[in-house]
Amino acid sequence: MKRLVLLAAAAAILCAEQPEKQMNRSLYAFPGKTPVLDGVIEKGEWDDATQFFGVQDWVPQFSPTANPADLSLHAYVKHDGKRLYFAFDVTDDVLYGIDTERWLPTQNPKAHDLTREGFPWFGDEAEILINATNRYQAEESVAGNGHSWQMVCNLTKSRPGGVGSGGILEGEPRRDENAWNTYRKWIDSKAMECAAKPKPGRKGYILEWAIDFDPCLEVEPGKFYSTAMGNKPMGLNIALGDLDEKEKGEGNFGNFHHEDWFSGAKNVRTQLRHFGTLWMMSDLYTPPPPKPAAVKKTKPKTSSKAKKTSPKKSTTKSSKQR
Ligand SMILES: [Ca+2]
Ligand SMILES: [Ca+2]
Repeated sequence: MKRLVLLAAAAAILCAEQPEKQMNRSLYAFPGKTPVLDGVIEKGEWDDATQFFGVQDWVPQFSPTANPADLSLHAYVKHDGKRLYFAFDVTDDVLYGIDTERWLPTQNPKAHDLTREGFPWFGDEAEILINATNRYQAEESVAGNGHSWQMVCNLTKSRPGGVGSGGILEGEPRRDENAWNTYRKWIDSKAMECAAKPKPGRKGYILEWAIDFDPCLEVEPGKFYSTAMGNKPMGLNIALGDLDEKEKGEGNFGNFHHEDWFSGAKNVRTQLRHFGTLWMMSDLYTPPPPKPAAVKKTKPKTSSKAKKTSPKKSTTKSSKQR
C-alpha cells in the first residue's frame, strides 16, 4: 500500500515536470499558394499558411531556452496539393560558422564530413521528422523511408552546396545505409529541398523547406498522400538546434547550446510515439462565421459638437495625407 502511494506521488511529480502543452501538439497544413524557396519570406508569400511559434515552451534536450533573443521561432506550414512546405523564421543571436569559427565537437573531428560519419545536424539548423503512417509499435524511431524519416536543413552546409552553403542534408538513422541512400536520392531528385539564408543584420536566419508528397509521404506501402484522401493525420516532430561559441554549450553533448523539440520528452523525442500531429487538410480553411455584433452598452454622444468633428472623417484625411 505504502509503495502504491509512493508510486502515485512519483507519477504526480513526473506529470508536474512535463506540462501537457509539451505533449501531443497538433498543426494543420491547409492548401495554399506555392512559395518560392529562396530563404526570404516575401510579403504575402506565407500569409495563407498556418503559423506556429517556439521555442520557450518546447522540449529542451540541452540547456532550456529562456530568452527569445537567444533563440526563438516563427514558423509556417502549408501545402499546394503536391508538396508540403515549412518556413522557419529563426531568431538566433550568434550564427555558428558565420559569427563564430567553425569549431568542432570533441566527439567527432569528422562532424563536417558529408558522409555517414558526419554530424549533419551540427550547426544552427532545423530537423523535420514525419511519420506518414501515423502508426507505431513500441519505442522505435523513424525507419528512414517514405513511411517515416528525419531530415536536416543546416544554415551553413548542405548536400547540394557542400560545406559553407546552407540547405538540405541526409538525417537519421545515418547508421542505416538504405536510409542514407533513400535520403540522398530524395535530395538529388529535388523531392526534398531547403533554402537557408541568414537574415539581414544576421540575428537569425530563414529556412524554406519543400517536401514532395510522392515519395516522402507514403501513408501505406506504395500509396502517397493526396488531397483525394481527405484530411489525414500524420506524426510530426521538429527540432531547432542552436550552436553558438563552443564555451556556451559547456557540459552539453557536442557543446550544443540548445536543441528544442516541438513534441515529446528529453532523450526519447525521436521515438514515433512521442511525435505530435500534422493534419494534412484537403480543403481550404473556412473561417468560423462572424459572431453577432455586441450590443453597445454606452450611449453614443449626441452633442452637436461631436457630430461636427467626426473622428472617422479625420482618420481618412490623415491617412490620405500620408
Ligand atoms: Ca521565399
Ligand atoms: Ca547559433
